[in-house]
Amino acid sequence: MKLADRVLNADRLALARLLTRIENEEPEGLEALAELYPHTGKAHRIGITGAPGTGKSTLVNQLALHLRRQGLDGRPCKVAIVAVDPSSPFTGGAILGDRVRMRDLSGDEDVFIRSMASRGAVGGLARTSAAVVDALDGAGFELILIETVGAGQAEVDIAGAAHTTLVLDAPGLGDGIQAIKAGILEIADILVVNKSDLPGAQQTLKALRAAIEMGHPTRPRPDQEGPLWLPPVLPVIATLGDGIPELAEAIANHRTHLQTYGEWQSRDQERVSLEMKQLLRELLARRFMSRQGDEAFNQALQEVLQRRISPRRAVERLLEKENPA
Ligand SMILES: Nc1nc2c(ncn2[C@@H]2O[C@H](COP(=O)(O)OP(=O)(O)OP(=O)(O)O)[C@@H](O)[C@H]2O)c(=O)[nH]1
Ligand SMILES: [Mg+2]
Repeated sequence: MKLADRVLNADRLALARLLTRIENEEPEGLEALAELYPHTGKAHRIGITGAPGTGKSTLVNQLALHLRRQGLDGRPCKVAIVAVDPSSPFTGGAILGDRVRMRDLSGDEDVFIRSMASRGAVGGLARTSAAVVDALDGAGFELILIETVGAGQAEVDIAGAAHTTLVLDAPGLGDGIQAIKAGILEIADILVVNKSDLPGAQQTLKALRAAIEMGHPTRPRPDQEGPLWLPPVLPVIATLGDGIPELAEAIANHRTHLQTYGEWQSRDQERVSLEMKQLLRELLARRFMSRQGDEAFNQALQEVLQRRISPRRAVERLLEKENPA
C-alpha cells in the first residue's frame, strides 16, 4: 500500500516515516503529502509560544491530555503535538510533569508527538514545519498543538501559521515586559500566565491585562466586520493542570469567534498565500541556480564587490540572461 494510503488508514509507523521524509524533503515525502493534501483543512492549528522555560511543553502535555478526552466540544478527539526546535527535549517537560498522566499520554493511540530541530535553517524550519502540520491534518488529527520558542521572527512566523496562538508568560520574567519587547504580544489570541503558583503571578496578570487593554481599542474598527477579539489573560499552573479546562474553553470561544466572523477562512488564506509565495521564491531561486550555475552568480557577485554595479542591477542582469526580453 502507498505511504499516503497507509497514513489515511491511521498507520502510526507510516505517519512517522512520512514526517521524516517530509523533513528531509525527499521526493517520496513530497509526493505523499501532495496525495494527502485534499484530506487537509479540518484541523484546528493551535500555536503555543513564549520565552524559554515558561512551561510550554508542560502546558502542551496537559492541554493535549484534556483535549484528547473532551476536545473543545466535550467529544474525545485526536490530538497531535509538534514541538518546533525545542531548546530542551520535548520529553523533558513531560518527565518533569505529572508522571502518571504523562504515561497515559505517551501510550495513547490518539495522540501523536513530533519534535523538529531547525538544523540552522530558519526559512527551512518554517517550511518543513508547515508541511509536517499539513500531513498531521491530512492524517486526521483534529487539534494540532505547535510549540515554538518565542525568541525571534521565525518563531513569530510559525506561530502566525496557527488559527489560535497562545502566548505564555511566567512570573519573574519582568512582568510581561519581555513578551512585549519581543513583539509577541501582538500575535497573542490568548495570553497565559503559567506558573501561577509562584510569587508575582498576580502582578504579571495585571501587567498583561493592562497591556492588552492599551493595545486593543474596545470599539470595533470600521474595516472589521465583527467585534474585536480581546485576548483573555488566564492564570495556569501547568504542572498541576490548574486552569487547563478554562484554557480549553477560551480556545473554543476563539474558534467560535473565528468561524462567526469569517476570520477562520481569512487566516487560512493568509497562511497558504504566504507559504506559496515563499515556495515560489525558493523554487525560482533554486531553478535559476541550477540553470545558470554558481559561475554566473559568482561573476556578478565579484562585480558588485568591486562596486562596479549595485546588487539590484546585478540580479536584474542575471534575470535578463535567464529571460531575454
Ligand atoms: N512552579 C511551576 N513550574 C512549572 C510550571 N509549569 C512548568 N514548570 C517548570 O518549568 C520548567 C520548564 O518547563 P518546560 O515545560 O520544559 O518549559 P518550556 O517553555 O517548554 O521550555 P523550552 O522548551 O526549553 O523553552 C520545568 O522545570 C517545569 O517543571 C508551573 O505551572 N509551575
Ligand atoms: Mg519545551
